[in-house]
Amino acid sequence: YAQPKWWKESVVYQIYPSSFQDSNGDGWGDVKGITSRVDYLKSLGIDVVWLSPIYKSPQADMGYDIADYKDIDPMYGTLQDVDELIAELKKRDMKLMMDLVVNHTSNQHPWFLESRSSKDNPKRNWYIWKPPKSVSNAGVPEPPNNWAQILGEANSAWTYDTTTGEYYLSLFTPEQPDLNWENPEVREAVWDVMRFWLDRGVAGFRMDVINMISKEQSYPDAAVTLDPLSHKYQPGSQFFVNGPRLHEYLREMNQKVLSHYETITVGEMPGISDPEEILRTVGSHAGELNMIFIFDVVDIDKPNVRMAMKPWDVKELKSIVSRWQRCMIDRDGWNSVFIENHDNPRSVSRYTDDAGAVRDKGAKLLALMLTTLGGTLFVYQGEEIGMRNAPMEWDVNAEYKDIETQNYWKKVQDLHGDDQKELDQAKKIIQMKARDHARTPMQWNSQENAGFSKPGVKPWMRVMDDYKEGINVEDQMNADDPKELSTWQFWQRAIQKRKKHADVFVYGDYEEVVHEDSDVFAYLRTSANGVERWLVVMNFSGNDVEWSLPENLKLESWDSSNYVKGQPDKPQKGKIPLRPWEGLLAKVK
Ligand code: TEU
Repeated sequence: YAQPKWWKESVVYQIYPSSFQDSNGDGWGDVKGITSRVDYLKSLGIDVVWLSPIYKSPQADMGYDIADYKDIDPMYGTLQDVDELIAELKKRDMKLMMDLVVNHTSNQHPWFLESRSSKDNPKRNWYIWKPPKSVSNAGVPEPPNNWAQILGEANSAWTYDTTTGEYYLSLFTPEQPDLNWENPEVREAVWDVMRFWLDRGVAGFRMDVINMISKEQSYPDAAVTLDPLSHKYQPGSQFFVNGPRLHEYLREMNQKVLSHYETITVGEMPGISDPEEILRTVGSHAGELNMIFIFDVVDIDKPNVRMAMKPWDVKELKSIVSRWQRCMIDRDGWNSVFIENHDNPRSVSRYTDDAGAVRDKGAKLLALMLTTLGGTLFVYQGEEIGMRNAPMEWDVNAEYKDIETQNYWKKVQDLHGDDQKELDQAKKIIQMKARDHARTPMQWNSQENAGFSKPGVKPWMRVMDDYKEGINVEDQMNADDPKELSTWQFWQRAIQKRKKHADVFVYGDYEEVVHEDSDVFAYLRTSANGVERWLVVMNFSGNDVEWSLPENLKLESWDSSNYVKGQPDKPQKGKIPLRPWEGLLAKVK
């Protein structure tokens, strides 16, 4: 069993700073706003706060394009504001985690401005420059290879720069040129940035697409896997996801920086699901990072392109969860447990039913699952009150702000502008999949602007209307329904229970029960000494179902559920009736 560590038991809360709390009435969230909510986070049971990027940035990709790693964007505040936030967290025995975005910088970063200025600039080799592959008869330079841009799949991953007549690699958008990690000076510059923040009192980092920092140096063309008629450029991920020198770089980072501090580290690693490869990073003796984000759950409905849908079922969800739970126990690695972040739609809309009377049942069901799985738990802002995806009526042009959504919408209009069916289909995909759904302002109370901004201010992004219907913090914290807990109260209690029984829920053994059932997900969690044993039973369907409790399981008691406040009234053996999206927790003898 895994050795106990503070960062394993911590509950991490992700804040999307622009949408959390506006303290100065400009319609954007800010650091002072976050500081004003520290007590709130404490009361929910949060130990570590992770901020999506607040550094100086032109905001082409909402701060994931950084122009100065050692300063804060004025729209979020100042370095002093961050110091104050760290101090206020510390007073409450909490910690701050920053987003480290070092696969790429902004195209406005002084390093890049220098790099692009001439071929013999000392920083030229800090980025990835290549001559055109060829120049057409019409004089059009062709990119060095056929890789597609990640946040705009219709475009090349390379951007032409007329100053020197060369292309630079920009995997995400042209505003985000990739750093050249082959260059030791670049790595030293990154270590320096990390030390700057760790010395300021930051406890660690979430590392943005850290598995893309090493590229296959021959930059080969990607195989044609998408229809070439509609896709001039192809996904090149096999040549930069967990590339040849990744582990060398991460070990260097660990030796030169992380090992000198007491840190919490989580690597964002999309596109990788091979356990052997993942354990090279998160194995207890790997000497790289504490944990990574594995995307199998949040990508369950993703086919080979991003803005698209793929059908999935509950059995698949069960398999994915069980596979990673078991893998980390058997192989002494460490999981992160999450189902939402700023790049994904809202979980209650996605995995349960966000309509009408059952929506809070679904939100609580997911809370039950997340708080009883092994690993470090991550909660995304608004998840604790069951915030939902924006409705179909929202206008894509005016109300969706994300560069990925806008690139996709533009592509669809270019290709099918006169075909209403295609446009409707695209709108449906946007309503299901856009990153914007996670980015609407936090809903604090039932006043105008939901308490995110003062009444009268126009927030940078539209506030969801459902804050008036109980999806807000104040109503849910103060709810006193004699029969059931609000979503927020359920989360709070579930986090308390997780911490009280950390040897079971954080560190314990995991065993799936009745895998064949296509609606009900059930598992046992057992403490290392075998003394404590809990059963989780969850109906992942909108129907009334019956679930047969295996005969070898003797229950001590049904402990709690997402339907009633006290102990659920359920049979102790035989067939257990479950209502739509009902979740149960039981103590096992
Ligand atoms: O995201 C990387 C990324 O591509 C994710 O969208 C990932 O593929 C997806 O979540 C898997 O489901 C990171 C940031 O989180 C994102 O906001 C940035 O736009 C991107 O890097 C570039 O910095």
